[in-house]
Amino acid sequence: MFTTDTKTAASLQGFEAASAALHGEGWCLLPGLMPNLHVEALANDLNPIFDATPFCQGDFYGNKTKRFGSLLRRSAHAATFVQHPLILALVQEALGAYCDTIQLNLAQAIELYPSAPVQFPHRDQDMWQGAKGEVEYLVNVMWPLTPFTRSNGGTIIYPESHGSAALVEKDPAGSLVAACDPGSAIVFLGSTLHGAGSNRTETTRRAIVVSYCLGWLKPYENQWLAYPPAIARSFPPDLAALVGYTQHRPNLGNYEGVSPAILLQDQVPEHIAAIDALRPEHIEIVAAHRRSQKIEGRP
Ligand SMILES: O=C(O)CCC(=O)C(=O)O
Ligand SMILES: [Fe+2]
Repeated sequence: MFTTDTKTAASLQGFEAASAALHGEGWCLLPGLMPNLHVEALANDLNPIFDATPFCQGDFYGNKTKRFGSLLRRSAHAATFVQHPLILALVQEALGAYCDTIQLNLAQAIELYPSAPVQFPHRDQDMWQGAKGEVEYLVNVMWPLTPFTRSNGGTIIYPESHGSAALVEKDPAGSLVAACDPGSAIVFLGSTLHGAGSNRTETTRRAIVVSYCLGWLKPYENQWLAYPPAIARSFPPDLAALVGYTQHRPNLGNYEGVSPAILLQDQVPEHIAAIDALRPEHIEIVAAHRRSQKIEGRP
């Protein structure tokens, strides 16, 4: 755990300590990462949406909770959270070894009402069926919009439950409440056991969760539907890429054989030449095959 300067540039100085905690304990708390100005602006935009949103159904989401996604089109301030440089640097470091590009997995607002019970402790990586224990699939960031306390349902984290510890059947004994104030970021790996606490107060607990995953996975929230071209056209290119307007080599997520970013242009050609977007090892294998065909005199 450590404290960062609220200035973005300075906050990158906290990278080493944050990274050490994230990989050593499976999570880290970054107090005061986001200036109050931004937290309040986001909270103001989301207030009427919380009011208008019906309660969730089902025991995982919880009947005493409200949730809504698509935060990048709900508030112009959401991008400041989604693209926080220190967070993106931590995500890149955690996931970069397993993919070409990271992508936004989910940007969702969560409200816990009084008497919301404790959430089922879970690992968010279990939404995907691949092998676990070595590859990290996602990084989660909870940004509280109200204080998080033990009594109002602050997120419960099981330190050191990540990585290969996720393969152990029995849940770890030790847990803690990530108590903190708005402006803080609670960052944890997809392999880290966690869940919302129970709200035993008279007021609601609000937060947004922003998660990032490997660029070749199916994201939890359908990003292309949350941000169709008409919406994503107004995003800066790096944000558009984060929500899926890019290809993951080889050729994944293409539109007519090119990057779907073509759909964000003013004019989209009706007929488009498909262009390989391969990783270096694919280029080499394909070129070697072509050379061998030539040697054998095949067309
Ligand atoms: O609300 C929280 O504190 C955690 C929520 C969560 O982990 C989830 O919904 O996957
Ligand atoms: Fe979760």
